[in-house]
Amino acid sequence: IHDCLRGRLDADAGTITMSGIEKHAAQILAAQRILIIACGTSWHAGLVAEYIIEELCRIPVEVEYASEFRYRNPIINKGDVILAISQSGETADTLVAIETAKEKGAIILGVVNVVGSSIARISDAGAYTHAGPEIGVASTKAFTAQLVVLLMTALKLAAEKGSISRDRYLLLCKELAAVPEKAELLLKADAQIKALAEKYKDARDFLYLGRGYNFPVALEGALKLKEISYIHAEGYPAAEMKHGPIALVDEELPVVFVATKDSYHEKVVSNIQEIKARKGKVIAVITEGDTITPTLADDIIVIPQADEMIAPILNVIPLQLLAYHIGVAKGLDVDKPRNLAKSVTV
Ligand code: F1P
Repeated sequence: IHDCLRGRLDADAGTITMSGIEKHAAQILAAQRILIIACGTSWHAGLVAEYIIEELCRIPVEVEYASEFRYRNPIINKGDVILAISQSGETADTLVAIETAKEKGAIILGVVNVVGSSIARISDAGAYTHAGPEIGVASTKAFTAQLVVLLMTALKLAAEKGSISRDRYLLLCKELAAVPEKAELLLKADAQIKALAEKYKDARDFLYLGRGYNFPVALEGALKLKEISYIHAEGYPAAEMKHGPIALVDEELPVVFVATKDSYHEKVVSNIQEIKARKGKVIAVITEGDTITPTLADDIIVIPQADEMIAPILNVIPLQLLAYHIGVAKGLDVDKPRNLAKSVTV
């Protein structure tokens, strides 16, 4: 990872390279703000990136739905940096949004999966995610690959700016390199998640909650469930729960907490207690070794220990599996959900 960030790896097809980001690093670091534009799952990856870039690079970041951005009259100044995220590289909303921004003098960075796609071609620089073809319509491995590339981008920029300590930088590189092994371990929980799917497949609604880096993971967990199983699901920041969604909680409602150990953990534990006090069913995604959360939750999914900036990459995997198994248990075609298209080009 460190070699890759230092541009010491060849730009062979299939290798993630940061050379495009490196070339534009000075312009990016001089920008007043970075505006991230994307749709759907890619927008959720953008939200994680917002938190990470602001933390590591101390540059203001905004995240906007391309489908809104393209139809309003947004303020874009010459030199603004727009980061477009897209699996297909063909999503019309994202493409039109960046075309407009480019005309106004913005620098366009692309984080795209499909090599040579329209968004990749219009971008001034960027990095491919090289996740391989997404067979199903719902984006899954593209999301985890986006999180990896966006974290690498933040690390690259933070190292250039000097806004990250060497120890933190090296630790995050080491933790990124350990992701594949931890992901393999998680995939071994497949049978357990299948059993959870059987238990909860008839629920009418689901609520997904998380804080900080795990708030977008909660949104993504809910989106996957909606897309693949047609169960109504809402993702929410756990701290917002008391401002409305808590009214939905009763003994029928499964609430999925993305509750791995991080700076917000204690707060998340009290949110779990609030749900339990209202008889909701809690499924908690927790860090290995956590002894408190299992005493509160109805069901747990255990994630290997990881830094809080790495955890979202791992935490989303069991949520993708849960959506998949619920869809299969309901007899649905999980690769081709109704009404969805692989790339939305209109
Ligand atoms: C964006 C997206 C996907 C979603 C579905 C429709 O696509 O919303 O996240 O799973 O396929 O399109 P993209 O711009 O990331 O290709």
